[in-house]
Amino acid sequence: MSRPWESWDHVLKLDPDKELHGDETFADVCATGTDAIEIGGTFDVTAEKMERVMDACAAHDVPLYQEPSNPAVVVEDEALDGYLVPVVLNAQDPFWITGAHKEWVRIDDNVDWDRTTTEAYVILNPDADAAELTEADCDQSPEDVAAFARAAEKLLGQEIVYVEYSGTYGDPAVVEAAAAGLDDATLFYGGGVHDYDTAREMGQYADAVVVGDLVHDEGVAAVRETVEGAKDGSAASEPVETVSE
Ligand code: 1GP
Repeated sequence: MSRPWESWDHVLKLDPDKELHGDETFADVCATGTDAIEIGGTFDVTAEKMERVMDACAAHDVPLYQEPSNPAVVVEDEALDGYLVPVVLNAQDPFWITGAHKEWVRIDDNVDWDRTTTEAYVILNPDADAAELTEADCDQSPEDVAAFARAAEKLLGQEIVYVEYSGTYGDPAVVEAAAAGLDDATLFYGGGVHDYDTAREMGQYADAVVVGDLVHDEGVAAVRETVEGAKDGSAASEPVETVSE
């Protein structure tokens, strides 16, 4: 499988269970300049809701990936560029490390292996739905996260490592440490990115900044700012100013 994510700076994550902002459309969302759209959420996602969003985005020229949160919501759709399947490295419930994956492969004879890869998550916001669901041990130092990242790449052969603070803005020092732990894998950062500065700050360390709630809560103009910030952060040759929250 090729690794298109190696060239991404920004990913927009759409939650099929949430509405778009105001009267914005999926055409508006697809025109934000994001490098890829991931469709997925933690709770209350159904295959029908996934399909609704996929169909709406399919007409537009943005790479489209499904991020299934459990085997029941995997949707086969030619419009998809692929499947990015979470593996939660710091889950304390092993279902989210290998159990869900085994179930999926057991019940689905037609897994599209050529278009499927995993994202090695380290979940760090204990209040996030995903932390609750997976019983993630979020008490991790920057050194721990760097070690998770390195183990993911070197031992487990992961192509994508995902530092996840969903719902809150994370610690840039942790993202910096994760980046330093990797040689080849692509580093995603997600959580609380809400404007140019936060996107640029995380974008200097993460290969790709993932933006989620913002598109539902504030809309496409705010997302566009984060696209610019992520691209400028990724291009920055000097450390960028720290964002004070
Ligand atoms: C969620 O990492 C993404 O999986 C983005 O987080 O919703 O906080 O932007 P936010």
